[in-house]
Amino acid sequence: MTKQPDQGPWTATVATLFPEMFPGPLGHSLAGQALADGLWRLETLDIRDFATDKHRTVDDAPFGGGASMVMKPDVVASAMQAAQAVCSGAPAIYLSPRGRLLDQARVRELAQGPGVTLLCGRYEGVDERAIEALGLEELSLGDFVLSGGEPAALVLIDACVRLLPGVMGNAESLAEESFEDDLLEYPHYTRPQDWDGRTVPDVLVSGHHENVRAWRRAQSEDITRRRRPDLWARHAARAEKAAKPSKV
Ligand code: 4GT
Repeated sequence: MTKQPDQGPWTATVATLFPEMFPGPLGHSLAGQALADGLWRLETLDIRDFATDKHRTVDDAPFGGGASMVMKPDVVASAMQAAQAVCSGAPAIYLSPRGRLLDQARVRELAQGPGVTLLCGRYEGVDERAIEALGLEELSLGDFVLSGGEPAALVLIDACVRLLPGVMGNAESLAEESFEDDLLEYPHYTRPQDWDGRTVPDVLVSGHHENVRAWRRAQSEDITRRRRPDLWARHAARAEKAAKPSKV
């Protein structure tokens, strides 16, 4: 879905037990300046505000037993319904290690839409019925476990915000960066040209732009082939398709 005009800036709405963690590190980067400039909007909802008992309970023991606690479906659903009302049409996402792996293609789609509505889990996570009932998209940052979904939400927001028009300023560097063509980045160098006997590759100081371009491309391909055979396979398949389009 593409962003509708006159619906305000791209909006990240976050349901969390720790709203004070936002914008956190994002406030100290390009994203923070862009937030201050009104290029995007951040709304947090404290899940505890949606508890219904006098102790403001948000979690309970798991059916079937277990050491940790589970976030209550009724409380989470109320919080997420309120969160989803903030920015209509923004996909509702639960950040969890069980989710589909987040990649740059999904980041690009999310950045082009109206925003994201994010649910951050704590403890053992959220009652499965809330995930089902709300139709949440589950996304993971990788095969590792965090103590809460908040750092993952900050990562997802950073990845999206830097793609918003006007945030990075330099469309050229965006087009050249990692994953744009399923390739990793070539190596970068700056002054001094000789640092403790480690010199910069000659081609980069030659002033020969076409040779620089070809060297960088070859480096990207080499490093992708060696480090990420999975990405390389996708890149190669794409490159082949582009070379001989199907006759359908
Ligand atoms: C890992 C990831 C994530 C967690 C990841 C629910 C309670 C999930 C703690 C949370 N761990 N969230 N998004 N790899 N932990 O993306």
